[in-house]
Amino acid sequence: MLTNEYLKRVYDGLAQRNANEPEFLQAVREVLESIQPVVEKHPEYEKAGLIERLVEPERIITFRVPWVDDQGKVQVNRGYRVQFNSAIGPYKGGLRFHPSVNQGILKFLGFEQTFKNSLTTLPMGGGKGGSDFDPHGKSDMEVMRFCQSFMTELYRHIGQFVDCPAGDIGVGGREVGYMFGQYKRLTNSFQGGMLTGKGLTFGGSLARTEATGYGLCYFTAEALKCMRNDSLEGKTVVISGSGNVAIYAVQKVSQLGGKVLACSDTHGWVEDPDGIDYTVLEHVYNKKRSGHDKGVTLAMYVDEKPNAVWHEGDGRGVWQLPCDIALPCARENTLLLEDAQALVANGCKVVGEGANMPTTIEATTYFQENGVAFMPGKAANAGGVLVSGLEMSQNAEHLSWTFEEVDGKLEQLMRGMFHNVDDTAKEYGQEGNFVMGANIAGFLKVADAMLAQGVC
Ligand code: NDP
Ligand code: 2IT
Repeated sequence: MLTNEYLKRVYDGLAQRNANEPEFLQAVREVLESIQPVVEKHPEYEKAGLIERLVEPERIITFRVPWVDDQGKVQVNRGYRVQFNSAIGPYKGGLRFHPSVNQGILKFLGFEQTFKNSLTTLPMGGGKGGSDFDPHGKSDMEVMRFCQSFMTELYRHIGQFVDCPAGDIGVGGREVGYMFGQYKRLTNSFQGGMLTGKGLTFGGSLARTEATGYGLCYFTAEALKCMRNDSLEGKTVVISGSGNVAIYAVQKVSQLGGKVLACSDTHGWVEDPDGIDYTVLEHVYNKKRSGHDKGVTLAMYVDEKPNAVWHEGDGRGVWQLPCDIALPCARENTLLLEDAQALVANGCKVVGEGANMPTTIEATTYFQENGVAFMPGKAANAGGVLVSGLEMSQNAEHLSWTFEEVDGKLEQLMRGMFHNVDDTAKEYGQEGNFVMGANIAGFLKVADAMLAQGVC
């Protein structure tokens, strides 16, 4: 509930002007509700118009992306970059290629990214971009032509000290490689830090591919340890999605002694009594993206694992399984109230968001009111951008660290991040409310920097 007059006024104005951006309003509302006690303690925020500025992106760039498909037909997509907040560092955040991409979705993601990046402790501002281009079923050459065209406009708005994109849904190492090549060609400069998630031969960091899924597990493991003197050992886990975040969450859960019972894609879900095998997920992921096998779905998992069962239909079926821990790793608003009710009824005690805002507000509230430890994405999935920040550090010093070095820093920083979130929640009398802890801790650093830099 928004009770603070100043925050209510800002939110109502925003809701009026952005009525067609429900995901953005959802993300803003959650943050404003969380930071009420901080804003009440700091009247100087209102004087400085700080919240009005915080909810308005510094810049939004929209552009045409024309490209030619394999049949010689001209296709046109829409490209975007939302440069949300640069108070604590250059804009940083992924690019999403998915038919659902629009300005509202990218504003929600850029807004969330601002607080997530603040929580990592690294100097990165918030941004997000992408296109309504759908890479599913496209050939490598089509993807390359699209990425080159996309970068032919984007390059003038980004750079290692300006804005540093990376991957997100539909954008992995292949797309980052094509975009990096085009940027280099257009600017005649090799700027490692301008784009992260690069290939290992041209400045990419070891463990970036694994970082979001691994980080999610380190964060969850630290929560279990700190709250219940427990671990992932022997825990049953269900996961949604089967892309970059999900695959390496599956791997790390099993390395830490847990068992993943099921995961999903947009066509259905798969259940494996032997525990989901991440190497099979990698095969399916690569096959889906090869462009040669149009129509590949997660159903292919059972070809390699005959004990597994494929359920065609809504991937939300995974939430019906009894489990100790749920890790939603697909996309926004894909875990609904009835899913939360089923999870709680079946004994789930911990939820860690691998995706950005995968849990609806109603489902989040239900978890919190029913004793589930709920870890919000802006903290729990920060491992990806955190290692992106470490990739920029390596690029700046012209060095490459070992896998163990990067993974070790990731683990240490994710565990530290849990304590920052947990301590902040306690400081504000909200022990166990990790949503408030993450929002307040992320906000404080950005707010301090914005105040110090004057009205800009
Ligand atoms: P990918 O494109 O690699 O994978 C997305 C996966 O989710 C695919 O398996 C896709 O299935 C599945 N999916 C999408 N919608 C649904 C749905 N409604 N039900 C079931 N499955 C679904 O993306 P990422 O793994 O990179 O990103 C996943 C989430 O994590 C996003 O919210 C992203 O913003 C967030 N994130 C990503 C980070 C990163 O470093 N990549 C970092 C932090 C957060 P299909 O193949 O059928 O489309
Ligand atoms: O949502 C996210 O944090 C990402 N997609 C990763 C962004 C990045 O810059 O690595």
